[in-house]
Amino acid sequence: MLDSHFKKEEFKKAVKENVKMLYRKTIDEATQQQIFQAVSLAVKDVIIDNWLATQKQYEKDDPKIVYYLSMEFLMGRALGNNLINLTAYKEVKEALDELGFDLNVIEDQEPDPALGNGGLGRLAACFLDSLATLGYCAYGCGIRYHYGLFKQKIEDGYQIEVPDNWLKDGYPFELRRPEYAKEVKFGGYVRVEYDAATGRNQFIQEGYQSVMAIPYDMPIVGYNNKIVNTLRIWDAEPITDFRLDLFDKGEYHKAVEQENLAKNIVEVLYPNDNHYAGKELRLKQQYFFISASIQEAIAKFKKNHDDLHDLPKKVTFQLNDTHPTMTVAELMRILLDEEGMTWEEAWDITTHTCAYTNHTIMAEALEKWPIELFSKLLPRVYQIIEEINRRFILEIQNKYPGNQEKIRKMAIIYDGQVKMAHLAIAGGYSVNGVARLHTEILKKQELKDFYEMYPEKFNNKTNGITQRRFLMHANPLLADWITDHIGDGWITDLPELAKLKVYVDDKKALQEFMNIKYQNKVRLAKYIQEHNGIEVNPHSIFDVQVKRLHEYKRQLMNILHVMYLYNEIKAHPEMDFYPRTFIFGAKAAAGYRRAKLTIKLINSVADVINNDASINGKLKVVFIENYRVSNAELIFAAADVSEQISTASKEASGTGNMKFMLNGAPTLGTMDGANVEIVEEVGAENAFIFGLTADQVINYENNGGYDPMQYFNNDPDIRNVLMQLINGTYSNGDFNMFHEIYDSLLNTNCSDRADTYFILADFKSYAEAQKKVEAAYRDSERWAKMALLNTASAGKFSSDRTIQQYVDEIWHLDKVTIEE
Ligand code: TH1
Repeated sequence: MLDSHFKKEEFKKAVKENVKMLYRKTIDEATQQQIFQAVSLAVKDVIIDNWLATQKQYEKDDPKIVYYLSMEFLMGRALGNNLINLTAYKEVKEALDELGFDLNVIEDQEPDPALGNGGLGRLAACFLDSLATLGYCAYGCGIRYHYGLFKQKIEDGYQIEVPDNWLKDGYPFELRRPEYAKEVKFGGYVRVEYDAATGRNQFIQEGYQSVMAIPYDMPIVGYNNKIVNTLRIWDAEPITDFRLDLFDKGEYHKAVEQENLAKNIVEVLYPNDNHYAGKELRLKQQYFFISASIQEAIAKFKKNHDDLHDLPKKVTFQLNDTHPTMTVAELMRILLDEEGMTWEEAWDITTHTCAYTNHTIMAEALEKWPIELFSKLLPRVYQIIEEINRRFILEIQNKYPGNQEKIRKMAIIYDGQVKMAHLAIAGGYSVNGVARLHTEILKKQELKDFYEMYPEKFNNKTNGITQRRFLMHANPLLADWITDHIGDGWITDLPELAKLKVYVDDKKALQEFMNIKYQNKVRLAKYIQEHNGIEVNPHSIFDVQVKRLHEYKRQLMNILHVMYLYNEIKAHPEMDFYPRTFIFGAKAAAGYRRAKLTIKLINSVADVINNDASINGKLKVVFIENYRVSNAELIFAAADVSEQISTASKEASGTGNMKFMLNGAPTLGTMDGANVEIVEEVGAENAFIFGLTADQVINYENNGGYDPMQYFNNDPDIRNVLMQLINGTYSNGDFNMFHEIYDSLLNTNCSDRADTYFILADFKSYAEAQKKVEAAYRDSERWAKMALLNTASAGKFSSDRTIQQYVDEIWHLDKVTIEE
């Protein structure tokens, strides 16, 4: 409880003092941004005491540590979340009211730290919240990008990317820790020197460039337990004394290069989700933060332990996808070159310390680095990977004598490339997928050979989300209503939501539940009016698809279906049609042309439909600009229908699906990713499932695809919609604008298969499912029950459950409590 730390009057005084100290202003002269800074500093002050206490407790208990290594942490705003976890939200709201400020407005002053793209980065953020709340010693390790994911502007229907300068006003929740700086070396060459004393070769990197990695710590506040863990993100700075040295030698050029290296490395997050671009700078980023993090972890371990052989008992490095896989080689390098271990000792430690999570089977996301690039940038690390590969191939040959095929498929280095997933699997003790279906596909298809060789390494950890942010903070009306009915146990034990099931036949409760949904829809309608200038009817069905824009997620199928509905309404004006608002939110990677064109199509369709007075506002289409964590919270709370319509087998898990469910929106989706488990929890009668199954899709793919032309030829509804892509209906008569999308569905003009993501194959069953949605919504009592049952059945999808499974089955951490 914060009560002991938090006194309202003291807090008000602190805010006033901070405004004075920071800005030489009185509180009524300060801007909202300045108030935000002053409030945050006062909150940080409370947090720091707990942070210190947590550190002390960890030193005393010496628990096992998990380092969650990730290129992305999509944290979202910290102020509101910290107040919630300090159980001080309501008190601070009151204190600010008394000072004449609105906490919501102050919260809106905080930049959204967007050091991540989408689900993978947001999962990392949810995991940190759960780790602190459950009392486990965990560090997040990542990069302090100076620019996070771009801000999206829509101009003339097109996405424009604007730099996200999130640090420009200073970020109050970070702490610079220069005393923990680490040097990271790039390039040069390796000199081998025989050491007569040990009888072993020494490997010395020379002629390299280096940068200093400077850590910045952010507090991760556990819920109501005084635990504060750390997210440590590394910034890069040039090594100044060394630079002077170079100037002396007249190596001006090299000195400037080194300065630029530091500046470039942490400049910006790569904006690709589920896609690998193979850029050298990205490889530099990976080694930069991994080398710094592993050096620091080893230094910390050595402070209180004298035998590095015990490392696996005290440390796990969890690799968030293959992006941090460098860990395997860097740990080997430190153990071999700096600690003087033998290969066998070092390998035994490494393979009992590293663990890998796979988040996708999309081929274009698999990281493969050309050995040219790799060996030049990281000569010593590359040598080590070569040796790992040599020994791994021997192991394969031992197990499958004479089987060249196995080596071709499984080698870490092959065809001039370093395959990071293979390194992660060979170099660790655990490989996990992120939903049951996904893990099964890994075992049976993508990683079949590895599963055969190491079945004991494979396991599933179905993703989860934190209810503290996505219910308590995002939907305070519903959170309070739930607590009034079943108590507040759900905040740290989400399965308690099942107690709500007794209200499924209680008319009053159902009405209250739907009334809260309505109020949240009004709140979102206001946001849409302010940000889009579009008026939406809060009595219409809010049908929502928010997530990154990617072809496999099939936003295109959604908008094609909207075009089809519009045709229907125009053709049958008398038709009874329940008013519907289709809401989209999505960023497309800056270089992903077809995804950006899909955004333009959605906006163009919106323009035509929203301005057609003849349909009486029955249909509205809204594209919410700059979808991100902060407006996601408003959107989930207001959704009636959750669109989870990826091509089966392609979405490893999804986590947005869980956030909708928690907020009482039934899923309209395919049997993909975690949708399968959502349906299992809530019952098929409380979801709308359609489309090909993963097995069917994989079957088609293994047998040369399918023919979308048959749908075009035989189905006039589909044909009409597709023709409208090339007859100017949504492009002011421009036949060309959307031709690429048309081609992608029908032609093999393009290099890939026609309709790679089975949109036409699934279209009719999608339209059927949408009809069922409408019918169900018309029966308002039935709908209310469905909505309530979705919330009541969401217990499994807490990241608290996910983390407890990681702890029990992979990490084996010790639980810590803070002693008074
Ligand atoms: C996502 C998956 O697409 C999604 O299904 C899953 O729920 C989420 O990870 C969390 O597990 C991924 N995001 C990325 C981003 C990059 C590369 C691969 C993936 S997979 C950059």
